[in-house]
Amino acid sequence: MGKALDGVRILDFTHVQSGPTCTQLLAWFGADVIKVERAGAGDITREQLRDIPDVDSLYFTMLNHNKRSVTIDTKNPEGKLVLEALIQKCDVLVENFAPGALDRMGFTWERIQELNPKMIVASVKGFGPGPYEDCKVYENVAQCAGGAASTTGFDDGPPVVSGAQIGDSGTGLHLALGIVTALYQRTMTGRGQKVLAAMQDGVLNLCRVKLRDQQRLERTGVMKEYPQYPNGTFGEAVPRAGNASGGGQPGWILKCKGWEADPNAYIYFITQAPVWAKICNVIGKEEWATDPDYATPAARLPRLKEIFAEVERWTMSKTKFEAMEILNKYDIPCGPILSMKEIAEDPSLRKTGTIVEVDHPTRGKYLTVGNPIKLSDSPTEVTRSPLLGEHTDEVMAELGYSLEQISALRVAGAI
Ligand code: CAO
Repeated sequence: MGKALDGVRILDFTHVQSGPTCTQLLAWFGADVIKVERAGAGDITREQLRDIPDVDSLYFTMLNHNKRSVTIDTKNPEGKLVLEALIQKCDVLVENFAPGALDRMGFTWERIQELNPKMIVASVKGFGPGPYEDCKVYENVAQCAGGAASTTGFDDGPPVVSGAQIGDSGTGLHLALGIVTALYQRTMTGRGQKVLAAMQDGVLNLCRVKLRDQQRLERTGVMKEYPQYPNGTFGEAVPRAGNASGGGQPGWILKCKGWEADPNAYIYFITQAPVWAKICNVIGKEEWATDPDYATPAARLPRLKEIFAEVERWTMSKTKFEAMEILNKYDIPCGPILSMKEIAEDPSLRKTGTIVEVDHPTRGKYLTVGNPIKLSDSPTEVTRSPLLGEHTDEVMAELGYSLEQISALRVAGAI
């Protein structure tokens, strides 16, 4: 079966996490992704957080599946010529260097356009134009500058960053959408264009509901679904909301049986309005279904702490999986707090290809997260990440270089 992006060639000039997650997705959709790395060293993540000496780290292997790797010294004059040949052959150049690095290498937008007017140049940067545009940025900086950290955590504690890599992988996802959109527009205009996904913007996009709440707060001074209501105080900015649900369906994380020993024996429980009567039955508080102090969503808002304490008395008598089974029978929205160990062992995630076991020539078998986006006509087969420079000769030959030329360029240190 063909793949959605068959025939699309990507010059993958990305490193670390944000850019590689983008090009990995494109590779899973069928694009030929050629990762250009520095000879001898490669993407810095190859050696970061290593668990096996001298073997590509899981950090690298899990972000660079289905790609080819070529090593080119793009600061070497002859290496620059190889990169030019690649630019002429590819449809998209994706990069996430520090601001200005591509220009300093001599590959400005104008120069790339001269070489290939159809080229789409896609970049991740920390910030868009403005006071911070020259700053280098990593995941947690983006979470802080994009509004996530100030709105995550508990009111009596400091800002907290999330384990979800919304700055890096989240921005990679935004960039991938920008790239396929630009490819689509190119089919009509015949022109390439620049695509920019700034990490601050990507995080803020994911924190959209918090900017909504900022304006609600400014207008009304209070947000009734936040745990600060009714006894706490609201300041000028959206406060940290603990584990409260974002929308009008109040929820909280509650202890389950075994919580004393298991840090993940918890369940997320939502007091969804349409199933309120069923919730009351399940937890043995049938009278709350008709009591005017509890019967309506508005009446419940000032009593959420008390309500969740009562629900927790029930959840603590069940394991999170027993609670799930009972609550799901009644269509009560809830979710177990799954540990990474439980997720890694989950048979249904293996079956759908969301968790995949991959074999690697130097590391052996390891688990990875497969393509979370499933296309019915473009199935994903996850293949291992490339060794450093594994495909240099193959790609050079495709660019038209002879064996002698390849050897000479190697001797010159260009590849
Ligand atoms: N041959 C020769 N030189 C190469 C090369 C190659 N194949 N590939 C890269 N280089 C050079 C670049 O030209 C650049 O050199 P100059 O600084 O002289 O211009 C240098 O290597 C790469 O630099 P960098 O500044 O991007 O790398 P860094 O490790 O110092 O910074 C990072 C890393 C991520 C902070 C920075 O790249 C950045 O801010 N990127 C944009 C935001 C981003 O994607 N952040 C997410 C990172 S994941 O958490």
